[in-house]
Amino acid sequence: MAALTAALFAAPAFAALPEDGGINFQPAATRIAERVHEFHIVLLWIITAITALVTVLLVWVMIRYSQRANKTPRKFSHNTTVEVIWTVVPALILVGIASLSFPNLYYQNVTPNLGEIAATSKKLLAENRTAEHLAYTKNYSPDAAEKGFVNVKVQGNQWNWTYTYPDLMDEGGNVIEFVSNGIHKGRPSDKANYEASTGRTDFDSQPVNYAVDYPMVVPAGRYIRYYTAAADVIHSWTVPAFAVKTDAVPGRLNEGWFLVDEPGVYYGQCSEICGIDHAYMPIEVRVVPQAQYDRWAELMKAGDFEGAFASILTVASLDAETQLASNN
Ligand SMILES: [Cu+2]
Repeated sequence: MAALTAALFAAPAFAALPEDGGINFQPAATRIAERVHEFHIVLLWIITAITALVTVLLVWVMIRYSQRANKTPRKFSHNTTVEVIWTVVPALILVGIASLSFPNLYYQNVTPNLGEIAATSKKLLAENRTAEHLAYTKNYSPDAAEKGFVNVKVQGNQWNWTYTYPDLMDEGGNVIEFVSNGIHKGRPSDKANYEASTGRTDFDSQPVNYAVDYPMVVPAGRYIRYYTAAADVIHSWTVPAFAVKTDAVPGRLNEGWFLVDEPGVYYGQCSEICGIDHAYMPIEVRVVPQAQYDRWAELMKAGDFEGAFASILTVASLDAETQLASNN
């Protein structure tokens, strides 16, 4: 246990947060985010080329066809060739953009079929199609697919989130469920309230308007399937590092998925204006190694709420998990 504790506490947790003055995306933590970033770079080149071309054309027209250089202007209002070009070329550019965009949208929006992933991977390996298998595993994780989904229901409330784990049931048959409150509410009493309700003394080191009292906890390297719902008004569950943003709408369930390999703390905020405390319902996701997640789940099932969250306040590295496995 001492070795485990030492291993757990030695590892610095990766934290995904916006930085002051930053203009780029937060580092991608999921394949979804990687693909969005790659697409973003392509768009950036296209828009740069278009802007440059339009600027050059503008300057050229201003100089070459100014009144001074062109005393007697020709009088015409149509040029079929030019009109065909400036209709067809932008249309082709848009088709090109769509052909890159739609596969990403589909990848992000359709929860993967894990049985199919495992089967496809086995098939490619059995047929010795190694290169194809490598390309396939860039987008799909057969190892994680074998283990099935971790399911979490995310409910938006005015103004906090409720996380429900339908797979985790205590002895009484109740599913694990808890409310996650932002620790900053823009009030002078925030620190005292936090310390009184959680018994923790780390308020000053927590990122302002991002930290919560009880974060969502999920295992690293697993397919997470989440459902969003809302109790009152529309909220939106958003984690930029995952490139995930799903509206939480009263009366319906929306579905999304993500898979994070790197353990760490990932922050987001409600992204649908939902009332006076909209700015104070942040999202904190602690992605921890499987062993640490299992321990958290056991403590939650046993009803040791504070003990469970104390066990994930420091996120273990994957090395620590390996060490844990070898100790067992
Ligand atoms: Cu909200």
